[in-house]
Amino acid sequence: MWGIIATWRMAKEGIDKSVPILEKGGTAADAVEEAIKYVEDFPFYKSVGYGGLPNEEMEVELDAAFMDGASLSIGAVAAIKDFANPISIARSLSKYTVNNMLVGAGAEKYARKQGFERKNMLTDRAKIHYRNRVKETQEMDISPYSGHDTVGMVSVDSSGHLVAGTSTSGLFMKKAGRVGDSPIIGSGLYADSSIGAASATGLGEDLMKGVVSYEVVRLMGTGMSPQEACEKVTFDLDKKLIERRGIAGDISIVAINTDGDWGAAANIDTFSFSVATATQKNTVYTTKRVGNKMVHEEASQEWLEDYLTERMKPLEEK
Ligand code: SD4
Repeated sequence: MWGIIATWRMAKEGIDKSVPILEKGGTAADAVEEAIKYVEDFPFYKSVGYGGLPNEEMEVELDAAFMDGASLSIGAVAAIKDFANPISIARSLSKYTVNNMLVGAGAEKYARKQGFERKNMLTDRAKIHYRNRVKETQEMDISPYSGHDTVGMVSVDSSGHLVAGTSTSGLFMKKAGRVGDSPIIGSGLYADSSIGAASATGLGEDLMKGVVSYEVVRLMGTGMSPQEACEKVTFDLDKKLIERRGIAGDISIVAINTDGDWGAAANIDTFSFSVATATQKNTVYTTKRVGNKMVHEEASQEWLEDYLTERMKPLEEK
């Protein structure tokens, strides 16, 4: 039984690319890398790869990670600039026993030596977003942190091998050098082929407080379904953050287990996710919390198209 699930509707076209890999008995590692590369290369997604929104110094700094659930191998890059596919760099780092997580200049040096494609990741469109945001922030004193679209993806292949991957430009207008949850093993992602895998998106600073991806996998290991584990971790952390800090940042999690059962939960109403398995065609759902359960609803064709139109519409300088 194979399956693949990822955060947000934007992963749909990437998953379309990896379904044939999984159908033909290919590996979850290849499926996750291919799908995430597709998202990284698509210029209109604002929080991943090319076209990702810059930090407060108008530089695009990217975070990505890869975890192989069979060997528990990990690889990650953080605050890396000017490389096309951080997920591939992260995956290549997972082949070593040490030096698995590289940041900034060291990550760039490694990527250059290994011959990964260099690319200026700052698009003209992202520059307009940046200039507009600078004006808005000056005029309205609003929080500069918004724009969610990090890709977090987990997959099980027909050999029962589980893999997790993430890629993001992090938070728009973040400080130079700021690193979120996405490249942090256990927070942004975790995979264990004897249990399952999970990945998160949202406010990295809060996701890290709950080490959410590891916690979801751990709970699945006690017998919970992916859906139950995602709900428990999301709702418990939301509650704890509100109790202790008065406010909880955005938390959204997806998970899959060795049987290809999947789950998703969020403490926001705008979360969507994309999922395909051996018995289910690639489907996008929106999801909302109702009481202590998430209710997933299949997104209509119209909703899917509106999402893309909105992201691709011409952008004017304010
Ligand atoms: C971060 N978790 O860097 C990421 C941001 C994110 O959709 O998920 N955006 O904190």
